[in-house]
Amino acid sequence: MSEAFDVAALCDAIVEGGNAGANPGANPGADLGNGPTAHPGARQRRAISKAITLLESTRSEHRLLADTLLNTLLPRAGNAFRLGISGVPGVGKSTFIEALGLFLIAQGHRVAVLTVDPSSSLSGGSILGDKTRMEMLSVHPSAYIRPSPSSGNLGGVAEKTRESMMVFEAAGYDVVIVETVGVGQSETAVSSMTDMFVLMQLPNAGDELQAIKRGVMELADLVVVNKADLDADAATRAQSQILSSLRLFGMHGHPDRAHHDRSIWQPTVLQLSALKAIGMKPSVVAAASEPNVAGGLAAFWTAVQTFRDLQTRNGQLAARRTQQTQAWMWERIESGLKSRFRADPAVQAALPAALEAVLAGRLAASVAARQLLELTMIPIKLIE
Ligand SMILES: Nc1nc2c(ncn2[C@@H]2O[C@H](COP(=O)(O)OP(=O)(O)OP(=O)(O)O)[C@@H](O)[C@H]2O)c(=O)[nH]1
Ligand SMILES: [Mg+2]
Repeated sequence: MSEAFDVAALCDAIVEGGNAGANPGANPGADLGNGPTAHPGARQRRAISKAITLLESTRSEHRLLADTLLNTLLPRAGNAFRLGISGVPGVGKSTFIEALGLFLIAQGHRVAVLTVDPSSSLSGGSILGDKTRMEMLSVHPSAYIRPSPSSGNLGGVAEKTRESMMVFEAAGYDVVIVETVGVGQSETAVSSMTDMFVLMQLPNAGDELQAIKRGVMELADLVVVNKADLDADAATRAQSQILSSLRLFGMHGHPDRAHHDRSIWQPTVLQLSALKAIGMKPSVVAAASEPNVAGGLAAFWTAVQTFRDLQTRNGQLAARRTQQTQAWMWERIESGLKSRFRADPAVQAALPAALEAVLAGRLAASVAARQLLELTMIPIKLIE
């Protein structure tokens, strides 16, 4: 039997919780991990969870309700700072998010953590988003950790993540962190839904740079060398090597990323120990100077704030969001057209013969494509 969704009530519970000051972490002096069990946000949490279940449902009648939900929440969304975090498996992303999340909550923020892990649809289990690795954050009333949607290709997973992000923003979460593993295209997907993209690296760069894919490096607004506690010298070496390669990429790379070169934003590489920073009080972090422990976390958040302020003032942030929104819409249109095309009975009937003719060399691939497209509901006008 299908679950019943009262969209209006859901939206009320989501938005009310966000507006009613139901922010148990709003006290900057609050003790970490010490939230009351029956906190005022419990109703909101249930509504968020239900809203996300609705968004992730594949039933067509749910999609209509989900669209209503999104449209209702839209005017309330968009107010969070969206931080993307990527890095190879085991680099310490979850540990870092735990440390950062607790640090931010202690300063009155509300933190949502989402993960993008397209591999989970293959393996049936998420390699990311393991809540047990964010033990304190996952039970904190000011945090909400949402694992990756477990079905769909990368585009589908990314779409659900973006939609969930809107729910959290409408609910008043002001920092949204999206974690993704650095193996493939998911970095691009996450950088295209966040305001700032952070790449985490290990300190064992050695003499040669570790496998840093240039394309991914160009996406990074900030690089963090984690596990600096293991080998401080190696971390410092990695930091300077990565910084020089960032500068190189910035100067000779992508025109789109050219703002890296200007005074607007400098390539920044930090080192820290996520493990050691967990649970440190903000006052301790702020006073810490050694870069490889808590001082690194303080430097990180300062860099994020500097980036946000600069990019807000110079309009880059707004431009980035505009561009992301447009790209998102087009990506969804293209993906929708493709599935409609494949599902079209006329196409399905004609496809095998067309493919056979192409492979046998009797028909040019472009001609076959055009003929198949002509079979679909949208008439294709030949261009010139
Ligand atoms: N020494 C040290 N160990 C760390 C640090 N950060 C994380 N670790 C350890 O590294 C291991 C992996 O950390 P995770 O936070 O799970 O790494 P991850 O990048 O989220 O991993 P995946 O989600 O599997 O991609 C754990 O055993 C952590 O305790 C650090 O700063 N120093
Ligand atoms: Mg992880």
